[in-house]
Amino acid sequence: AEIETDIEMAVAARWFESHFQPVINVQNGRIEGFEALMRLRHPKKGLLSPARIIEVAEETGSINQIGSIMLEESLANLQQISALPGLAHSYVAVNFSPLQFEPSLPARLAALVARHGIQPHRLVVEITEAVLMHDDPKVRKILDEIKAFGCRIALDDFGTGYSSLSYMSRFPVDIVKIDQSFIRSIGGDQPEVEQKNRMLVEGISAISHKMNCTVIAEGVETRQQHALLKQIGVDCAQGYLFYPPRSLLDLMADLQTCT
Ligand code: G
Ligand code: G
Ligand code: MN
Ligand code: NA
Repeated sequence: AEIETDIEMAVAARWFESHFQPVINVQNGRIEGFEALMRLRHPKKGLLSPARIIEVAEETGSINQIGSIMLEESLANLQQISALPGLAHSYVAVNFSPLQFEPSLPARLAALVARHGIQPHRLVVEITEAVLMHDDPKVRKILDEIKAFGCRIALDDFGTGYSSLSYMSRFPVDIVKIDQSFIRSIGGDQPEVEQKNRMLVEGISAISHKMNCTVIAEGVETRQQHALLKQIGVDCAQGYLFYPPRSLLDLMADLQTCT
């Protein structure tokens, strides 16, 4: 199919870019890190978003090559971002597909951060329940090894799909990312839904803190949502209210003028 051809060409020609969305400390407003989000810069079709590309790449297996390119780009770009004032210790969080969880992954990540001269805790491995749901001892061993050399693990889209509280006890999770669907209803036109989701955010946040995890709220679009998250005690947030995902150059220009 057409998209498969596009992906093949994109892998060969390295049309993939890492875009970055800042993660903000809710209490003091500072940037703590960045989520890396893949984009395919097609010479004829322009900038393509990842959802469908990743789905197809998982079917064909090219997700492994795309994942390697994204890691390389994200770490190289983090070095540049680090040169900006106040961002010397910022982290990059990279999304991983289940297929990338091969036994060789921890050693490859260790070599990669070493080669880029980046301290391991500045690389966050972002996974969804799709990685964990098989309770595969193999996945657990890989995550334990990644953790052992110092990278951090974030559980993405938490609270949706098949995400389970037991993942917090069975896997070495450092960061819980509350799915944007819970945040979106705050200030929406359904007060009952809002009320319930607000309590879920409070509950998820309390449980996560008890498990010694940092909490990030996703998809924050309004000041009202920000104020509520601050009140609840959520640690960090990302969303269009602060910054949309941006290319390295746009982000650097943005951060240079506002710091
Ligand atoms: O940026 P956007 O909202 O379009 O991203 C859509 C989805 O694609 C998100 O669920 C995100 O987690 C996923 N995604 C973005 N970049 C990557 C990547 O590099 N690898 C994987 N596996 N998923 C990604
Ligand atoms: O699944 P994951 O959380 O990795 O994907 C994050 C997705 O959410 C990306 O596609 C990103 O572009 C998108 N996103 C980031 N901030 C906002 C926001 O404030 N509102 C909405 N609707 N989407 C957002
Ligand atoms: Mn993510
Ligand atoms: Na998410």
